[in-house]
Amino acid sequence: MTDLILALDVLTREEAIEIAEKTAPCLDSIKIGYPLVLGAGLSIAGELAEFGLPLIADFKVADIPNTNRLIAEHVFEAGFSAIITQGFTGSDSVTSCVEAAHDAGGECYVVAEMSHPGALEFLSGENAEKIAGMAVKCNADGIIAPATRPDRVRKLREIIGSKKILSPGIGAQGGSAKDIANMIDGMIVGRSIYQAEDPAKAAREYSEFRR
Ligand code: NUP
Repeated sequence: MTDLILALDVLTREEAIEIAEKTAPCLDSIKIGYPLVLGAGLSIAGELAEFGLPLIADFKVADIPNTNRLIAEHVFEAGFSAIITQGFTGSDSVTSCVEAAHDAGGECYVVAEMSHPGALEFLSGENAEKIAGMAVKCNADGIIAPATRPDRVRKLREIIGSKKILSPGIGAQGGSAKDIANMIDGMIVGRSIYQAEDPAKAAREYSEFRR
């Protein structure tokens, strides 16, 4: 299964609800993060949950274990089904997020390698591979890996086996849904859907790459 995940990085409650209404029938889940939560408040999670789709909290949590756990607990209380954490903080911080997620019946995904060009400066290559291996050991549900670099997704897949790969970078960042869809479990698409002239049509077109 390759899901279509909308990265809903709009800035207001009104825009978020409008785009979600238009696109929800073609989506498998919605991912929100700082842009929308800082603009609309955490209660937006409860409102979006009413569309009946799982909600992913992209806060790229990157703190000490205790703080990670406190953040994760808030996230699941607010109605999210999954949380994204950074992996470079190390196994104790990641384990804390994974445990908080699983205690709440949710999932935790670990950023292994990011999709933008600057990601190559510090945390790609061997370090990304180490993070992916650590995510497996920490019992995470999967990793985040870049749709902008299919060769890297292939390499990280060798490390994580059947754990899930959610992949951002499709569309606006140059990644191709067609090239990546059969290698991953979730296509994360933001601007190419929510900034499209017809978001419903754009979501429908991306949903055709679901496997
Ligand atoms: O490596 C990453 N790249 C990335 O773009 C990890 C992420 N979580 N993201 C997020 O995916 C980013 O913050 C945004 O919410 C979404 C991609 O959006 P877009 O480039 O499709 O608009």
